[in-house]
Amino acid sequence: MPTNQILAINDLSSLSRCSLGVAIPIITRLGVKCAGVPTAILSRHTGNAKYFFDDYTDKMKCMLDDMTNDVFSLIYTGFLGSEKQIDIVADFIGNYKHKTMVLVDPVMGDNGDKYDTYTHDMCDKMKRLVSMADIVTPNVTEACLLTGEKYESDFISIEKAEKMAKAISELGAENVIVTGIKCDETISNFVYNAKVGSKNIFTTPLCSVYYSGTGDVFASVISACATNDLDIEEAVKKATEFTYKATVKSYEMGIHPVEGIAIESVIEYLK
Ligand code: PXL
Repeated sequence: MPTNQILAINDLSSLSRCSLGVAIPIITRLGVKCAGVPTAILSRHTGNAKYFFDDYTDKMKCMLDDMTNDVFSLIYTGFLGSEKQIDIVADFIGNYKHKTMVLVDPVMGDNGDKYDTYTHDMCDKMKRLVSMADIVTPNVTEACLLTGEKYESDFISIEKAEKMAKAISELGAENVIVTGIKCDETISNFVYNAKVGSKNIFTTPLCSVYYSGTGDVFASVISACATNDLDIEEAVKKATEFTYKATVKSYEMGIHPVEGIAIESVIEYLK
């Protein structure tokens, strides 16, 4: 049987529980081999007051050049630090000869703010990458940036989530999952499949804390589920439930939100 293998292109934020630091254990736990290509190497993620940051653009290209003949069932992209990095990844996917799925987590911002490293031109490049994806997982901020909708807050109506998901699917992505939609005391993930026109929403109670890297945990579960032939709605259900349980447990353990979800203590919840 061929190996079920995911290529995860994301940063490595050593001390923080995010990006490759959560993708590799989660994907591995779900029975899928995970090859990580770092886009940057940091001591801790950029939400910390100080951190070491080493851009990996040139080395990342050398690594990808060496991987063009390797077989991946899915390519999962996360934090990309520059226009050049987005181009390198888009070119790699565009030239990739084997059949593969592509999941793009368009890591661009949160809570209405673009990340420091994110420029207007990167946003346009990200639209090109999104057009190559089978699955896209924007949060509300990123969905607004991709569609040009005005961001007001994460409290949006299902109608607005659906409108943005459809607009993103028109860029070329078949499955769009708008994450982190808040309503009263709940938080939801909305999933739209453009091929059959299906939609669904998965909701859990809203926790008082939000852990950085939660989007990386969510997208990692979806990536592994997609290669395990799980239907997209089942995958979103599983990722939503896991993210909720993992957040509650991390809170009970007293983990600070900037430190990320305590993956070492919650990974056993994943089967
Ligand atoms: O998704 C969390 C994350 C990942 N990688 C980097 C970050 C952050 C959050 O701030 O800065 C580099």
